Amino acid sequence: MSDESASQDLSALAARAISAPLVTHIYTADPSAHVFDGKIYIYPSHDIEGGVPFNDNGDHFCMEDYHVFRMESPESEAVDCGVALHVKDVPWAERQMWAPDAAQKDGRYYLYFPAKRSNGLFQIGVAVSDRPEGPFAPEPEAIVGSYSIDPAVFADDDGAHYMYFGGIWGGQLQKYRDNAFHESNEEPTPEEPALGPRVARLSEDMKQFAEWSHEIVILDEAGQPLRAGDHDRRYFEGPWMHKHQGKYYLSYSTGDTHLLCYATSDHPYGPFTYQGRILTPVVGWTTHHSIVAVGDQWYLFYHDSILSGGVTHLRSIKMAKLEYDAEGRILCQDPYGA
Ligand code: FUB
Repeated sequence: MSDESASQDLSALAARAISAPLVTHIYTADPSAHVFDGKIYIYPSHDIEGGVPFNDNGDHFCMEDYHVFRMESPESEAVDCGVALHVKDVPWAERQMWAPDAAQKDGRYYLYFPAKRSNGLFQIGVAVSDRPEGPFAPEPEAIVGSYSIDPAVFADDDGAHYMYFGGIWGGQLQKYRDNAFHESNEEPTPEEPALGPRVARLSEDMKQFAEWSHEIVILDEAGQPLRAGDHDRRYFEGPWMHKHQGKYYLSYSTGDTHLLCYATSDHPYGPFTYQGRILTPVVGWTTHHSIVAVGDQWYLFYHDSILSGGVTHLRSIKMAKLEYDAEGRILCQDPYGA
């Protein structure tokens, strides 16, 4: 396809898009949204052009800091609250500040973020602030027992907080079994059960795991674990947990098939049963989201690469209403309204 017809295609998709970028002065991705103190706070990645060539490890995602965005309401503008944390201020981290999340407890705010150490391995750290927008002061070391990427912290009704995390390929989850790293570990074969995300309850002070992380199993309609070869349904990265009408909804990206899917359970540790798709592919390789209720209305926060003309590592965060049917099934959306 010529450059001209590619840009015409993108213009047509942009015209049909179900929502516009929330932020246009910088590139942002992986939006983790929360309602804190009656306002919407969004904790995204801050995409930059670092000049690193594209590869399957995602080295071109070479982000250095985080900005937090505040919205007074779903209709208002997303205000940039400035730099909330920079990698140069995190003693254990060297590079690649990927998708973060945040939590609130007892008037303090916790920013959870993955980054690579100088040995090239991802871990997850935490930084603390008295304000939801930061700036956040990082703990001197990463969370003990953490690894891989994409932390998502869920506050259950009983006050317990759980961190869901992990991503395969560039996210390195395939290198771990039973919380131990082995360089020779790889993804399971296509007929073996797929790797699931990890979950660990957080300690009372929100700064450590209160237990070793457990693997989450996602079952198919016959009660069998999804297979590693089932690329349209198996877990890849970007976990998110929310609770709707008493059920736990685990949603995630299928990575190389570019779908957002979900599975449900009666327990935060699962097992979860696969239910279906939430969002069909966006422009750009990655798809990553969060789901949050603002009053009675649920919203999906996601990203695409339309604003950058399709550059996969220069993304823009967006939001759209999310609807359920009478049985609690999430209605799947096409980001370009087809
Ligand atoms: O933003 C870097 C990585 O891309 C995230 O950690 C993944 O979920 C994917 O969106």
